[in-house]
Amino acid sequence: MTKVKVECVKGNIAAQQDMDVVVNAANAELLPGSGVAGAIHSAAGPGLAEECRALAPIRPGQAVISSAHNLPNQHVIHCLGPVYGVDEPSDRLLADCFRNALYLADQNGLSSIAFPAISTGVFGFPLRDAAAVAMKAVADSLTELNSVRLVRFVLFSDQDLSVFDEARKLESDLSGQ
Ligand code: AR6
Repeated sequence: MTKVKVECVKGNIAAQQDMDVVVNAANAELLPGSGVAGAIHSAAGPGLAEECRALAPIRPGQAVISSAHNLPNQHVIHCLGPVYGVDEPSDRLLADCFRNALYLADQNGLSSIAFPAISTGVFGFPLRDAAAVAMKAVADSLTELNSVRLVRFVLFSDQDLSVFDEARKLESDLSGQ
């Protein structure tokens, strides 16, 4: 199996200087919004929304890739997470986001990818459940990855960080790291 490091840090997804690609918790139209989408679009500049027009709309679970414009990365991967209680089955659609983003990064020859806690803000997915889904999706994808070597989860608070790190430790393929 390829050696992939999975880590959780506290921080801002729009300020991950050392990562090849950052993931946006997008809306279907790939427009600037609040939370992660707001931070990513304001750091990237208006060129990002312009480029995204041709890629929208996207479905829950889907991932699409764009350039990163003024962000300190090579690319942005935009994922539409499920709205909790509306887009069903929400666990599968959330897992699809992580799997599809990882494959897209890998297909593009990228070696490091940073994820936010997709769907856990405006879209209302309970944090603990989302963390378990995210870690299982990453663990299930490890054997398929050829170029991705570092997967980072960027959480906005100490509390969110500890929930995600606990979920990482509970996933046996990720716990020894
Ligand atoms: N860096 C890292 N994490 C962040 C940041 C940041 N800069 N800002 C917020 N978070 P959300 P969603 C955390 O709402 O639930 C948007 O308006 C936040 O605390 O950004 O997928 C879009 O346009 C939460 O835990 O994404 C969509 O319409 C997590 O990131 C919709 O919201 C995700 O919060 C997407 O909702």
